[in-house]
Amino acid sequence: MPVVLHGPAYSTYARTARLALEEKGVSYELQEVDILTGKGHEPAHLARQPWGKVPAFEHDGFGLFETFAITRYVDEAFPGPSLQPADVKARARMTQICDVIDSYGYGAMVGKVFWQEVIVPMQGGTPDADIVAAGKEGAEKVLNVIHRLMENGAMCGDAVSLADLHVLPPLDYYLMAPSGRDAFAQRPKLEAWWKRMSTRESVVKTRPKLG
Ligand SMILES: N[C@@H](CCC(=O)N[C@@H](CS)C(=O)NCC(=O)O)C(=O)O
Repeated sequence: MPVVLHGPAYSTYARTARLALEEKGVSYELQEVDILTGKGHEPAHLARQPWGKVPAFEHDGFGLFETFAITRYVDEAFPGPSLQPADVKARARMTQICDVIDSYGYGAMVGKVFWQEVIVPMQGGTPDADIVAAGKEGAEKVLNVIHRLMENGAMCGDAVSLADLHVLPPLDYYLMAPSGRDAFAQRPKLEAWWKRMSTRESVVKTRPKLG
């Protein structure tokens, strides 16, 4: 049975799962579930993801939700370059960075700043300055922490890992927002990392088309 990922191409979490699939060279079908039109809360999707969120994943009749569980499964179930460092401390750092971005990064960068400054104007509205300010404060703290944790220009270890794949999609959206455009100021390791990562085939292939 083919691998199926349920989620729209514009979702950052779905993009992280797709990046893992692309990096492993796994062929998969992307089934669009448009959460903006309520498709996430239809019974078919709730059966896959009880909270109506994306992505949801299937492989050989095995269903999985929660992006970090999906990316680890993809890394471990398929051949290809390992996306988790063998060294136990580097692997713990990878998990820490994924959890930081999930717990504190996504909501601030995407839910607040990107949404207010990019999506709201696209829909004809005016950004809420208080939400933007709170989001920017949260996002900058996350970027400071990640920048401090990065070693030798990599998120962790020597090769691309799940940490890179979890950080990149929300950061990509943050950079599109006016408040996120100076994200690399005084963060040279992050800037060098972005320059390398943003031209990678998996990253280019999964870049969302907005508007
Ligand atoms: N903990 C979930 C979070 C997924 C998530 O928040 N996805 C967003 C899209 S990027 C979503 O589905 N939002 C719609 C909603 O919250 O109803 C995971 O790791 O997969």
